[in-house]
Amino acid sequence: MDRRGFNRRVLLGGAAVATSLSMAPEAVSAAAQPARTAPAGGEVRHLKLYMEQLADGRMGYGLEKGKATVPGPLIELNEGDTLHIEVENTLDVAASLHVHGLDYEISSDGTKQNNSHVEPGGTRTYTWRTHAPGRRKDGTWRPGSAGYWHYHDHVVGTEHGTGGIRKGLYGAVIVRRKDDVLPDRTHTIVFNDMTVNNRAPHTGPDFEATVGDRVEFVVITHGEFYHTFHMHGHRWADNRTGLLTGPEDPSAVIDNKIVGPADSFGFQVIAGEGVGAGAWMYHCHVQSHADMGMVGLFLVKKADGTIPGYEPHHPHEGHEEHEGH
Ligand SMILES: [Cu+2]
Repeated sequence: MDRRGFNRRVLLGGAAVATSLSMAPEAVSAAAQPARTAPAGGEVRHLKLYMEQLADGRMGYGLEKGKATVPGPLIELNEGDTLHIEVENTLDVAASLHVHGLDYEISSDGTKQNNSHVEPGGTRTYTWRTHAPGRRKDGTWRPGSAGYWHYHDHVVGTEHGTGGIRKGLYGAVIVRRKDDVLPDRTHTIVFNDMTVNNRAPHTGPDFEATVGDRVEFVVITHGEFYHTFHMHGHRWADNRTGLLTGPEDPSAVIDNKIVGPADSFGFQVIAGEGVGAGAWMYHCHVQSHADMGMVGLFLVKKADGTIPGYEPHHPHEGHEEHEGH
């Protein structure tokens, strides 16, 4: 081709890229507006949770009788809040609620050792407290409660809740600091043994968003193995919120993180920012684990609801095409 034709092709290519990527109008919805932020805490709140057997043999926590899920409900607090959780055990075995990261007295430990479990048919109220950071009287700095945490059973199967966790008795807790950026929605991803959220291999879970949405993920690991959490096309800061606080924030920006049992972290992304709509995979990046099905999709739609290149009825073919990234 002549030089003129070559230049035209380059220009057209550039224009096409700009249209389908970050300059598309739908690509800036959440990021174009001032972010909503968390208020100061200090509230006293109440919640009822049920521990239940699911029809397929899993166990879960739920907000309503008969509606338990795996993972259990996302629990969100602001630093300074207190939460009283009345837990009803509809299982035929003793079970409990044990939380990471928050303040609780030993009577809310959720262990048999401390007699803070719930017998079958019984109820018990667990109290979680949170606090803002501040200086101790000795001059040292006391960290606040803010973070991506989680709760789980500590009783079923063994005194460590190995059986309960294995069957799905776990969920995410987020404690936010005043002025933390709030997402449009939050999803919980739990690498539990060789499953994602106790699902069958290669069946997700998949999460939908529209380009420009501010989406938060809480990633938790349980079970016997170490994993690496990877998401295609999106990155986050390796710090408390997953967001950089400014140009001087020294936090590493990553798209892959090593996780082990009982680890938890979280982050927010602007869906499709700079890359556009698509069926973006997330998966464990231990190759054999990915091959065995520790894979799901972050389905980022265009404003018109379509996802380029995505065939929803053939998810496994889509996985094969993207294998190895
Ligand atoms: Cu893995």
